[in-house]
Amino acid sequence: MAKKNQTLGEFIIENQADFQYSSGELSRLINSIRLAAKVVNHEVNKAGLVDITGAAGEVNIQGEDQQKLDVYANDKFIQTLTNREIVCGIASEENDDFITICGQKEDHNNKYVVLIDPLDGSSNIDVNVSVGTIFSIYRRVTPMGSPVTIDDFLQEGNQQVAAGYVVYGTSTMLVYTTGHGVNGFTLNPAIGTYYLSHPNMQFPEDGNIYSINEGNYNHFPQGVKDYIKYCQNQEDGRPYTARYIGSLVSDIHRNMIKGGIYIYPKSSTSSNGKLRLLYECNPMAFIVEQAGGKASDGHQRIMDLKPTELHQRVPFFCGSKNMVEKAEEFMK
Ligand code: P6P
Repeated sequence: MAKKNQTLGEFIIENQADFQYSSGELSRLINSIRLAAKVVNHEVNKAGLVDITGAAGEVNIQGEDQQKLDVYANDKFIQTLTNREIVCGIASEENDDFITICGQKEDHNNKYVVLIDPLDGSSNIDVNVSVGTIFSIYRRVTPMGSPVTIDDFLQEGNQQVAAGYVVYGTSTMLVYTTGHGVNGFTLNPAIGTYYLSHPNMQFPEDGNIYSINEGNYNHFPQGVKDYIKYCQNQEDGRPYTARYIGSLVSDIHRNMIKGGIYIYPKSSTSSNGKLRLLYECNPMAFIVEQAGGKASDGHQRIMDLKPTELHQRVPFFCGSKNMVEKAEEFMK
């Protein structure tokens, strides 16, 4: 049972049994993410002081300017995950292809693959708005002893063994699930320890916050336009409040605490929306569902979608169960 103010280390040890079939690797994997997040947090928190903000002059596979902190965070998470003999492959938003990790004995005998968005919302860095890290963990599906293949990464979200996010906000939090509920840990930067501050997080079934970039209104499908008008009209306790930070982790974290819905739909300018299935939507969907919320593409459960490519995008409706179901009614 989660006890408030437990440290993350104590929590992992006490809940080791949750990590099915794992002889401690998954615990060590969560621990390595914890460490990398501390290192990245240190840099994020002083981004304005040290010349590491601003574009790194590179453009990533998404065609987005890479911020220097993007590159730094990506390097740190990959380096930390590579050094621990647990992971056999990593896919990152910042890398065109997946990375094969053969292990110290070069025998490809590590059990897990990790998919990661190392610094989501990074365009917010230069304006001092919160950003996040999102990770998703699977057991490999190809035989141990052989190099990972794309099949190890193109698994349905319902196969995830763990998923989580770090939100670098007014405080830094690590929120994750291993399929036994969702727990949030707040970092005390003075001593570098995470404490269990949000045990057993529950997504309110209802809410009055809707999060969508209404600047794209004219390009939305009619159903989305109609749902936005539903949120704004004066009946049944509406209008809702519009809250949109432009940082997926922050928007969903707030909505999970207060109740609300986050939508990034397809549009006439982006036929599958903007968010990536493998390292944004699936991990957030796992967390949201484990907290009692819902996540779909407007029609189908996100975690049942069969991935076809590493960086594929999907429309994303995510949040309070009753709000997502109402929005889906408008999408019929
Ligand atoms: P837009 C950040 O780039 C991101 O991937 C999410 O974190 C965020 O919710 C969304 O894109 C913002 O996109 O098009 O509204 O600026």
